[in-house]
Order: sequence, then C-alpha cells, then structure tokens
Amino acid sequence: MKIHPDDITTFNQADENQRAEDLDFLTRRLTSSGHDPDKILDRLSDLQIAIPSWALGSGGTRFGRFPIGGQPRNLDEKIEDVGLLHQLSQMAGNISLHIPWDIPDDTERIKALAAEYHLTFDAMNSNTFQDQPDQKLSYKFGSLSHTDPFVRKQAVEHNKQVIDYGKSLGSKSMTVWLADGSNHPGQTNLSSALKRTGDSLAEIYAHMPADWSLFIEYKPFEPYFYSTVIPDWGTSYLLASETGERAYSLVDLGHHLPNTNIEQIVATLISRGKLGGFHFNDSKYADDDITVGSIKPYQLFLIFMEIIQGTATSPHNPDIAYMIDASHNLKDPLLDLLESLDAIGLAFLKASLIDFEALSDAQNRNDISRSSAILQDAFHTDVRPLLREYRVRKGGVHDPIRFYAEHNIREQLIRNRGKNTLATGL
Ligand SMILES: [Mn+2]
Repeated sequence: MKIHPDDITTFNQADENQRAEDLDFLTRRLTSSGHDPDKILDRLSDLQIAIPSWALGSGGTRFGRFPIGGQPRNLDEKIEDVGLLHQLSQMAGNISLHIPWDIPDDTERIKALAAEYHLTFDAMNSNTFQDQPDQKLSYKFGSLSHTDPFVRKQAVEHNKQVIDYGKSLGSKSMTVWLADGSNHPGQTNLSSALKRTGDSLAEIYAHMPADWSLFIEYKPFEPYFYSTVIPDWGTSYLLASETGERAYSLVDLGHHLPNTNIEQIVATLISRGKLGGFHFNDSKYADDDITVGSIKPYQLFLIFMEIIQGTATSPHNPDIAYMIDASHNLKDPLLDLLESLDAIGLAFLKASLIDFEALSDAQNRNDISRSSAILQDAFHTDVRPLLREYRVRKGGVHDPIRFYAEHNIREQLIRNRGKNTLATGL
C-alpha cells in the first residue's frame, strides 16, 4: 500500500505549529551545548533498519498461534508492507529475505518492485533449522555440524543457493544463524561439531562474491537445551576470524543469557573490526523477541553509545547491517515494527547527544559521578521533536503510529487481502 502524498501533507500540517515550537526549544538547547542538529539528522538518515520478510505476519509460540487479518500472502505483499513502513518512518529502507520462505519467482521483477518502494535487499537468511517438504535428508540432528557428510553437503548447498538468490537481488551479505545443538549431555562430541561447522562455513564463504560479507549469529540455547554449536560471541568471533576477513559476528539482542553486558560485547567486537550485523528486539527472560526498547531502553542507548564511539575510532569496522528481529504474537506486526523503529531512532539520537570528549575526560580522571551525569543528561533529553522533524523532512509522517491508527491501515489491508491470511514464517 502506498500512501498518497496529500494524506501525508495533511497529517503533518495538523499540528505543525506545536511541532515547530518543540523543535525550536530542543534545537536551542542542543546548539548551546555545541551540537549541530542537522548533522545528527544526516547520520540518522544513514541508519536504515532492515525489516525481515518473516516479521510481517503474526508469529506464534509452540503452544498456539492467533493470526490477524490482512497478513501479506506472498513476497510482493511483504515488500509492499515494508514499503509502507519505510514511507511512513523513513527508517526502514531495507528488506531482509529468508529462503525458502520467500523465494523470489522472478528476481528482476522483485528487484524492480522493491525499487518502486525505495527498498534495497539487505542480508539474506538461510534456513537449516527445519526440514522442507521436498528435502532429501533431515536436519533433525544438525545441518552444518551434522556427523553425516551428505547432510552437511545438503546444508552447504542450500546456503550457496541463498547466496545466488541474493546476488541476483543486489544483496551484499549473508546471515547464518545455526540452530545446531544437542539436548542431552554426551549426545554430540562438542569439539568435533564445532570443527565440522567451521569447515562448512569455509565452503559457504568461498561461494560468496568478493564484495560480500558473512554474518555469523550466535545463540546460547533454543531450539536445543543442552548445547548449541555457536552459543556465544566468543565462538562466533572465533569462527569469523578463522573463516576469513569478510566474515563477522552478528549480535542479536535476545540471544544472550539474562543480564549479559551486551554493550561490552558490542564494544569488543567493534574494537576488532568484527561486528558485522545487529538484530534488534527486546526481552525479559530469554529470546522473547518483543518490541525493541520496550523493556530495556537504557541498554539500547548504551549499545548505541558503543556503536557511535566504536565506529568513530575503529578504522577497520564495516558498516553494520541493522535488522529488527522480532516476532509478533499479540500486536499488529506493522504497528509493532513502527514502535521498534521509533525506539531505535530515539536511542540513536540520545546516544548522539553524549558529550564524548567530556566523557573521556571524566573517565581519565576516574570521575565516576561526572561520567554518569553525562550519560543521564543525554538519555533524559526528549529527542522526539528531532525524530519527528527527520521524518517530515524526508517525506514521511511525524508520527507513524498515530497515522497508522487514524488511517485504519489494518482494516484496509484486511479489505484488500482478506481476513484469513497467513504469512510464511514461524
Ligand atoms: Mn536474529
């Protein structure tokens, strides 16, 4: 669905004066403390967040699924939905495809359709965590780490095929999230499984074009509950280092045990030029995949602090590929993604306000209370006027969540697509 520019203008004009007043107040504050709001907005413009093709429908749990109407029925409609998110928020200019859930029937046509919505293809995602109906060998006991060389070969071939689809769509990277693991002590030889995984990754890496990057995602547990072959950033870093220069670690916020200091992991990986991708979500207990910033907004702010600080000082770091990796069991997925985009934008803007020079000075003097005052000052600044201004300047709406509700977008989608639709995904 494309929103008519007149509707955007009318919506934005409604409270233009109030917004101008709010922005003026914030701009004066920022300018007086040495910030250039225009520069900050330019950097926000570079922060485009990929939306994965599986996040647009209702997810479920292993206990049940409660679908909502108007879900995208095919890849065309998924692109349409990401296009809508981008048109409203101006922050979601990429789509991340999952194969085989979203195999493009005609890559040229799909590429052209995405371009119509000003979207490009971000990292491709492979799937060896479930068996497909036409699949010869099962992944029940693993894929890239499997004891049987024929299963490993099948899994490697699948990953190569995903790269080929990505090549024809203009993607430049591949994310491997490997579910392989075990449920019982003694079920697998842990070090042999890791060795086999490294060998399989090397084959996938060798298939990538020279300008591609490989992202290696880690996760401590689930779907398996005793061991996971790539459980943590250390193992991911080890594999990335051994696989090659263009292999990087990927940090998914939900893939950590409770209370892990994720911002420190981010800092460490960036310092070694090995943070390639980042998956946003939030969680209370485990990999809950809920709305970004809804539980731990301060953690998100601290992560952006490390990203801004780290990428400015680490010369070898690649552009980080950002994606929202959430699933939506109760909320309207599109609304939830808009909320997540808001949270990301706000955390980034707040972290941009940190006075890094003063912070470094305070750190060198071991002035702890000054350091924390600098962070608190940035974190508690209401930067919403700046985010609204960014969107209006770029042709989006100042408040995508309100626009979505007021224009009854879900009702329109249900009218166009039907009430009983099911999107591919989990
Ligand atoms: Mn992820």
